[in-house]
Amino acid sequence: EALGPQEYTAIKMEVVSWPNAEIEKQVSEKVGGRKVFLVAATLRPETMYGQTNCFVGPSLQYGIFPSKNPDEAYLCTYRAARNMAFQGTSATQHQVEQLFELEGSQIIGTQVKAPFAINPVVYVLPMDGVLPTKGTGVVTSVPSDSPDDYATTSDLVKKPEFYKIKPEWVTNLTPVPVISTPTYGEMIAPAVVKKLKINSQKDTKQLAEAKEIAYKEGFYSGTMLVGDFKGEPVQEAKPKVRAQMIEQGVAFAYAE
Ligand code: A2H
Repeated sequence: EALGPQEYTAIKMEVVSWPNAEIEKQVSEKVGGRKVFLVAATLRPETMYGQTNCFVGPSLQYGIFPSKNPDEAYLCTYRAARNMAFQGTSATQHQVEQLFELEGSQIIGTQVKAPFAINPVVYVLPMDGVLPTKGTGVVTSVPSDSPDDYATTSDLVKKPEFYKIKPEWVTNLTPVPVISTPTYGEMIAPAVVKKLKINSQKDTKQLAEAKEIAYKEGFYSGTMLVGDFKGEPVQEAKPKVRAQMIEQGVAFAYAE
C-alpha cells in the first residue's frame, strides 16, 4: 500500500444498454435525462486499448450520482462519490446526492463503452475480489496486462452458468496485445499466470505475486504496441495517454 494519496485515472464507461427493461425504467425515472457512466479507477491508463469487459462486485452496493457535468451521472460506490464531492468532480460539494441505489448483481450484463479500447463496447461482469474500500468499486478489465483480470475472465469463460452469466457475454474476452516486454512477450498477464500455475481468481496469494511481476515489468521494460504512442516506452506513454483521455472528456483525475 502506498503511503501518500493514490492518484487514479477514473475512466468513464457510458452505458449503452441495461441488462433488462425493469432496471432501465427504474434508472431513467430516477436519473432523468443524464447519461449514466460506470466509473472505473485504474493505475494503468496506458493499457485501456486492451479493455475486454468491466467488473463489479456482485454483492456490493453501488449508487448513481450527479456529475459536475449537468448531462452526466456516475455509477460507483457511495464512498467514491463522497471522495468526488471533495475533488470537484461531483454536482455537489462536500456532500453526496444519491439518485438511485443498486446492487452489483443488477448491473451485470450491462453494455458500456470502453474509451480508447479496440473493443468499443464491452459487458459488465462479476469479479469476487472487488474491494468496496478501494477506488470506485468498478474495475475495467485488461486481461493482456492484469493477472487478476486474466484469471477472472478465464474463470467466467470456463463456467458461465456457475457465475450466473449468459454465454454470449463472454464470447469477446480474448486478451488484446497492448504492451510488449523483453521477458514475457506481447501479453504479460497470460504468460505470468501460466508460469506461476494460477488456476483461478481464487489463487489470491500467487495472483499478488503475479501482479507485482507484471506491474514492474510492464512499467520499467514495456513498449507500447498500439495507439498514438506506439513504439514508446510505457513510462513515457502513460502520462500522455492519461492526458489525452482527460482532454477528450472520457476520464478524470480521482485520488484517495
Ligand atoms: B488496474 P491498488 Cl492492466 N478492488 O487497472 C480490486 N481491484 C481494484 C479496485 C477494487 N475496488 N479498484 C481498482 N482495482 C484494480 C488496470 C490494471 C490494473 C492493469 C494491471 C494492473 C492493475 C486494468 N484492470 O492493477 O491496490 C485496478 O486494476 C494492479 C496494481 O490501488 C487498478 O488498476 O494499487 C488497481 O487495482 C489499483 O490497485
